[in-house]
Amino acid sequence: MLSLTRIAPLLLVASLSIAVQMKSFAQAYVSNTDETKVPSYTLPDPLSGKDGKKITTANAWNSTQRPYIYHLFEENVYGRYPLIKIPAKFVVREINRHALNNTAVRKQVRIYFLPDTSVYMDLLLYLPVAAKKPVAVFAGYNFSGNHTIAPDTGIFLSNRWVDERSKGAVNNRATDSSRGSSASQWQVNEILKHGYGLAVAYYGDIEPDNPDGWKTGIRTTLRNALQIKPEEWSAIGAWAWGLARIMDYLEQDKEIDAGKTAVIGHSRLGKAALWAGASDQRFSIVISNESGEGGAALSKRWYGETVGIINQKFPHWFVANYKKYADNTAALPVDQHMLLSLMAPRPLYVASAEGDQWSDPKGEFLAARNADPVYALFNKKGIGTNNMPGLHQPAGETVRYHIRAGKHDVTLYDWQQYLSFADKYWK
Ligand code: GTR
Repeated sequence: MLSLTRIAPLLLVASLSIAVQMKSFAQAYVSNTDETKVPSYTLPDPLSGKDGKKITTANAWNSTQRPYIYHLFEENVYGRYPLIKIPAKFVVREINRHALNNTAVRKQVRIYFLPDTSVYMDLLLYLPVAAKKPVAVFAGYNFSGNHTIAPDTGIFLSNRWVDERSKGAVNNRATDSSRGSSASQWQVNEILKHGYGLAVAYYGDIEPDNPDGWKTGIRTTLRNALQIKPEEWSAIGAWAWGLARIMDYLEQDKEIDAGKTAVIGHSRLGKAALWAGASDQRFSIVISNESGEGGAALSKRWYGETVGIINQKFPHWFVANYKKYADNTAALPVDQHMLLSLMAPRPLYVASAEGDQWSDPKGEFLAARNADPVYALFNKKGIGTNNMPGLHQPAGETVRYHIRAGKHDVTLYDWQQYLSFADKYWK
């Protein structure tokens, strides 16, 4: 029999290891929203080369460091980005030059990814009716179908799978009652008034947002055409790829100045917009609206959503490798400031909301701030300060940040900032 003196050290070792396990469990899967409890963490230096040498020029960034960091994100976070070009076909299903009370041209285009198949994405465009020359556009995804972005009965109703929590959804299908349900998140009139267009698609056309979505989405239907296995990439990877296909369309529409295209996304679609902006430099402005964990927020900072939580809840969003870091973000070779760095030298806007602590506003600010050294290589000023701005006080130049009052959403205030940011570069 073991005497007490002999088992005491064993008990001590056992309780210590339970404590260690509990600590890592807490760090990975429990959310923290107490700033005083954020442990210290170390961010990798985006300018530290693969060989440990410091990157000091824009040339070196573009030729070696950028591809190196991009590849780390492919490997560890979003998966491989397919580079094979497939012969997409654009079919204009409708043009109405008197839409929205004669203020807009409405175009509805079906982008077929394979000739004569059911693999397609439906694009909705609104362009200012009075435009005298090709217009700059904002491009992005909506959550529940194109018909939700404006109360316009002319928009074709999506017949795809939609999340049952989408307004007006019955048996995971959209109904007429969901028309215009996300209009406040798009502010079409404001966009048109600035002389810009809007190009949107429903992200579910690319992959339904659920763990089995890949089975009917493009990761399966295009696996041969793109020569990539479903598990080699992720839902966010697929959505990002779809945004680039919108860009393909924009480039050949003569009413559009595709050299002036901003990719924008909210929340999970902000994560997709960031990966799209990193993967395809044709997007000349990148906008992240409360993209949070796996988007603009730092992962190594224990605040709000965590790598563990997001992978558990949304296993399809990221590549399998990412799950390895659920318990150990310190081992992640990247953090999200490096993703933001991949936008350099293009204008980047990162926005947070005070009522959206889940997205970790401060972590989003810090990621934007820590992209500054890469923008500096291009002689561009980024955020330029370590002090997080107060509510409704946008800060920064080529990298700009704001935090507004209110909940997780896209509001008129957010759009006003994005539009004046775009004015600065486009007008
Ligand atoms: C949440 C998720 C976030 C964010 C959000 C959204 O459930 O935890 O990462 O993406 O959904 O997309 O609205």
